Formats: sequence, C-alpha cells, structure tokens
Amino acid sequence: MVKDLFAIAGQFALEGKASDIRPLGEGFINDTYLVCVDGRSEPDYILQRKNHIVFPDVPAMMDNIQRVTTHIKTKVADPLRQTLTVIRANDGELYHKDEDGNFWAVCLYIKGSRSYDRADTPELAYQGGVGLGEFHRLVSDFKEPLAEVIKGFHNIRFRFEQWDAAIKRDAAGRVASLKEEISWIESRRQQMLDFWHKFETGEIPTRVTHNDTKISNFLFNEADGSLLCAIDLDTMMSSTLLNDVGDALRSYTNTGAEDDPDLSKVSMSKEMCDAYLEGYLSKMEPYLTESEKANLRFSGVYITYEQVLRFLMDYIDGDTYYKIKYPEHNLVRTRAQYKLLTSMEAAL
Ligand code: GN1
Ligand code: MG
Repeated sequence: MVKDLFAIAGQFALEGKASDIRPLGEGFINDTYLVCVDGRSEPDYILQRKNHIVFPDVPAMMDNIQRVTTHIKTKVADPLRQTLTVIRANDGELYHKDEDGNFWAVCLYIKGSRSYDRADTPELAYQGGVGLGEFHRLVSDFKEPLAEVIKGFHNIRFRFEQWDAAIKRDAAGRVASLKEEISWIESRRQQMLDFWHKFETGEIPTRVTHNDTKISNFLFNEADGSLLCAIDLDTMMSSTLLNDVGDALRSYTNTGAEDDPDLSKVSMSKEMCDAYLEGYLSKMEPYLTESEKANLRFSGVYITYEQVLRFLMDYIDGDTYYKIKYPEHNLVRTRAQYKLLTSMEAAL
C-alpha cells in the first residue's frame, strides 16, 4: 500500500476533499482505488497508479485517452456517463508523478454503473457486443495518430520475438519442465503468423482499437442493464478491431474463470459467442470489411492463443509481468486459457 493516498488525491483538481479511499477490483497491471469526497459514501472518483514498467510513457498514454474521450464526448447524449472523464492534476497535467517516480491518474466515477466478471446470460453477452460495437463506431472517425503505448501489444510476430528470447534465457529455470505447454505454442506458430500477415499487408484494415476488452472493462447501467461505456482505455492504439472482438470472446464465452484450476469448468459457450457477435454486428455490420467479417470467430482463437503465450512466457520469465496470487498462478492461467483455446478451435 502506498504511503499517503490522500496526499496523492490532493494533487488533483477534485471538487471537495478526499475523505475515504479504498481499493477497487483486481487489475493485473495497475492499482485502482475508489475515492469519496467530503464524507459522502458514494464514490466520486477513480484513482489509479499506472504501472510505468508496463506503460513506459504514461504521459503519452494519458494524452491518447484524453483525445479519444474528448472526441467521444462530442458524439454521445450523456458525455459524463458514456465515456471516461479524465480529471487533471492541479498543475494542469493529465497525471501526477510522485516523488518515488510513480504515475497517478484520476477519472470520474460513473454513478449508477456496474461491471461483471463473467457473462451468465446471453442478454448480457449481447449487451457487451453492442457496447464494443458502439465503441468502435464512436472512434471510427478519429483520425489523429495515437501513441503506441505498448510496443507490439497484439502483434504475434513481435510476441514470438519475446517468446524466443524468453525460452533462450530460461530465467526461472522452468523451460525443461514445460515441454508439453511449449508445444501448444509451437504447433500453432505458423497459423497465427498467417493470420497476422493479413493485417500486415492491409487486407485487414488498421483502426482505433481498445485492446483490453474483457468483460470487466465495460460498465453497464445498474438501472436497466444496458451498456454504458468502455473503461480501462490505457491500451487504446491503432490495430485491428479483430483483437477487440477476440479478447471479448475470450472472456464473454468462457464457462469457467480465466484462471480456473478446474479445467472441466472451462469451455467456450457457443450460446454466448453467438449472442455477443449478434450484439456487435447490430452496431458494426455496415462498417466491416469482408476480411473482418470472415475472421470474427477466428479472432477469439487468435487472442486466446496470444493470452496462453503471454501467461506461459511470464511463468517462464519468473512472473515479472502479471500480478500473481500464488506461485503457480501463471501456469494455472496458461492451462485454463489453453483449455478454452481448444474448445474455441473445435467450434470453428
Ligand atoms: C491485463 O489491465 P487488465 O488487468 O485488465 C492485460 C491484458 C490481459 C489481461 C488478462 C496492459 O489486463 O492484456 O488480457 O490482463 N493488460 C496489459 O486478464 O497487459
Ligand atoms: Mg488494462
């Protein structure tokens, strides 16, 4: 726990004085807190310590977020609830850098909203698809360049470079015990490169994308269950929207948890997949190219494969990237995501 969260909150242009600050959620990367002001019990703000190891240029990342959310606000009926609102620091910057070199940012807490960790009903999956489709539609005419906040984030060619180096380094001495898991990655290497090649050649277009579209990164309206907005905009960059659809399918369709130790619980729900895509297409169908449409279902396979690779690579590296709750956590995540991957492949 950082020493003085109240002093950090005081660095931002809040309306009122922070009176209560408590942790929120279980992000793997940033630390997130709810902030109440002036003794009120309902939170007014979200305070985040941005992980500057994962995001080496936090100012550029915040600038991306500010420009895109400002654009979205000009297009929606309720600008304070249908996208994030960044609160500036007292010095006018979009972040505060503390004396230990940590970067902090604040945004408005969206009242009357809720999030989910899993989709239990097709209606929810449908709404999730509507939400991503709406997000893609809102940013489709944003033509300014965006900073590449994490190099090669969903670029499997780049991930293989990292992967090959990690195997060679064998930093934690785990490679010898992971023959089977490593073969899961190697046996699909060419297939994944072939898919990514279509993006590299322009057959699949480049667009503004979110890149972290798991279900918990969307807010729903508490009152009627409709979708409010996409949150966690840290990874917004230029890429293919198939990465977003794929990452959403990875989380909305999983019948188990992302890190389920009980593999019998993990599989892809076809019902959720169909509902999600129906919702997504209800917003985006007219705007998609044939190449995008043809790869919608495969995008789930691609991103789930990439996630298996990333969890396993982190385990091989000695758990340096994702927060873990117990020593084998990344290996358990790897196996659970691999089970999901095989289930998605079988349904293609
Ligand atoms: C991380 O930010 P968070 O915890 O929602 C990760 C995603 C992974 C996800 C797995 C910047 O997301 O790419 O898919 O964990 N974000 C980053 O749950 O690496
Ligand atoms: Mg994130």
